[in-house]
Amino acid sequence: MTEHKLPKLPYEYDALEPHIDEKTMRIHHSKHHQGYVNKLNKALAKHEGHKAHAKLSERSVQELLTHMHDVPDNIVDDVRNNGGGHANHKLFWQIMTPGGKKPSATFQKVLADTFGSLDEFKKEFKEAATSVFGSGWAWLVLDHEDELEVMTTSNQDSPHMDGKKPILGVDVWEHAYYLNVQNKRGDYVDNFMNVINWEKVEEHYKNATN
Ligand code: MN3
Repeated sequence: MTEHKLPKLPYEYDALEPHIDEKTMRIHHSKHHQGYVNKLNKALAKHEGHKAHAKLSERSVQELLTHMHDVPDNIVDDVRNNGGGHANHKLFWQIMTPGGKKPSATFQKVLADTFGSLDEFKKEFKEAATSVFGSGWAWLVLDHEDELEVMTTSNQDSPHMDGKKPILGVDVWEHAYYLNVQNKRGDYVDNFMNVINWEKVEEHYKNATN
């Protein structure tokens, strides 16, 4: 069995300050994300030794999510919530960087072709993020035709479960912002925009379209 592991952050916990605070990052990564990883491993371990499901524990989290129909009923909720939580946060840490990195001219053009402009994209993305009722995520994904699309998911559901490919996402669970901005989710989304690593987003875009 291959254990899923908490990825190391590509920067220090305080590196996204003042936009995202050190304490939030530390708890979010070392407690919340670690919790999803632990519970995913625990759920998959229940099936270790069952010949029919032997391959399940060899799969990457993305493969698990894109083939949810292969997951047995008695662990399907655990895999959905905790596999989703693991995959979502893995992407989230990667697409942020201290001070942010601007989109290239090429990728700005890609965004403009779909949304009108980078600013129009940001507006649509923020509207989606602030419209999520309760806990969830807002995403920039490639849909089934490899077209860019803004979408939201509830709880820890992953766009991979719908066969869509996330290239940028923002966590709008309260644990992602409450310590810093309390109920002001819109302020948090604005702060998030300042630390987006657009180079990484473009890399995901290229990989997903190849
Ligand atoms: Mn979270």
